[in-house]
Formats: sequence, C-alpha cells, structure tokens
Amino acid sequence: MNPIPIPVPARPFAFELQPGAVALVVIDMQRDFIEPGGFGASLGNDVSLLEAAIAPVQRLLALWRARGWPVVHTRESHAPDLSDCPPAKRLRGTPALRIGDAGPMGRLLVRGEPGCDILPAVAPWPGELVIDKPGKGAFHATALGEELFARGVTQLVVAGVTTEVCVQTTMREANDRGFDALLVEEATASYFPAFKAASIEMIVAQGGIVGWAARLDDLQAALASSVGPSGQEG
Ligand code: C5J
Repeated sequence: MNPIPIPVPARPFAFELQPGAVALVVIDMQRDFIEPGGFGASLGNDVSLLEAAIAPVQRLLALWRARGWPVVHTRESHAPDLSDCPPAKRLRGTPALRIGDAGPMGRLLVRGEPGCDILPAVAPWPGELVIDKPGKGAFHATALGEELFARGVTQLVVAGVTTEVCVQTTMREANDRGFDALLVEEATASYFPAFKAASIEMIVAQGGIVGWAARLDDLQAALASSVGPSGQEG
C-alpha cells in the first residue's frame, strides 16, 4: 500500500511528499566550494557566504536519516587525469587556480583530494549514495537517474550549493526526467545572494515551471505532524 502523502506548505502550492518515494539530494557540499583555498575561492568568491547552508543541511539529513529515507550526496569532481573535464570548462576565464591545479587543499575538484571531500559536518553516512559528477547537473554523465529509478524514487528534496549553478541545473534536469523536485530555501546558498533569490523565483514561477520551494521549518513541521499507516511519524 502506498503511504499517505504529506502536504508540505510550499510555493507555488503544497508539495505532496510521498514517503517511500522521496530522496534527499544534497549538492556539492564540498570543501572546495565552502572553505578558503578551494575552487570557489580561486574564482574570486567570498566562500563564507555558503556557510549559512551547513546547519540547515544537517537538519535535513537528520530528518531523512531518522526515517530511513534515501539520501544522495553529489560532488562536482574530476578524474586525476582530467579526462572527464572538457577543456572549455578548465580553460575558461582567468582564475587564480584552475581545475586540477594544486592548492592548499590539494588539486582543485579532483577526486581523492582533500578539497574535493564533502564537509565533515554533512558527510555521507555508510550506505548513502555518493555521485561524482563532472558537470553542473547531477544527472549529466552519471548513473543518478538509474540509481533513483532502482530505489523507486519519484520525488527529490534538494539542498546544497550553489543555488543558481549546480542546484538549479540539477533541478532542471530532474524536471525534464519526470521527477517532482522541491528546493529547501535555507539549505541552499550562493556566492551571490541576489542569484539565490532569483533562482528560487525562477523555479516556482509559472505554476512551478521547474519545481517547488519550501521553508525548512514548514517541511519539518509537516513531517512531524504526519503519521504513517503504522502509527509512526511520517
Ligand atoms: C559551481 C556548483 N558553482 N556546485 N559549482 O561551479 O555550484
């Protein structure tokens, strides 16, 4: 029997969250984006702006883990030989350091290097899916779609960084693949607060042309007030 959907207050209208079919997808909470000396800093960004997402992502992880629901983490990352990094990506612009160059946390965005790791505060637990992605979107050149299908997932609750780049790209990819995707506003951050705000508006505009956006407190309250068929919290 399908569990009863949980209505989550959201924009542009309530998100009917389906227990058992909803994965939490946490995008690129990597040291290379959030800590000084990484890829984000090499592009001239104030990386401290992304710290605001850490505690909300921790809350989301706790909600999903308490229910045994699927959690997916992504890392924007490349093979050590950079064979999966198009020159157009590596050579664009005039950053202080390029992808693959050595920085204080190792080679930027290269798998296995310290900077490529997910922050310890939001690190994957054993058994959680970790997707290494060479692009901005989490579906491009990865097995994410197949992995979600195998788990019976039809809905995504999305968090992580940065809102207008990898988060929004992933939500658009998810939308095109038939997933319903909800962005949790406090659990995402950008180096450009105005871009974060604009991305959320783009997602929910036109009747949810890309998906939904919700406040974390509203999602948490909706989950706490729902009771599954077994009498347990949804
Ligand atoms: C960027 C990302 N901003 N994870 N990557 O290059 O958003």
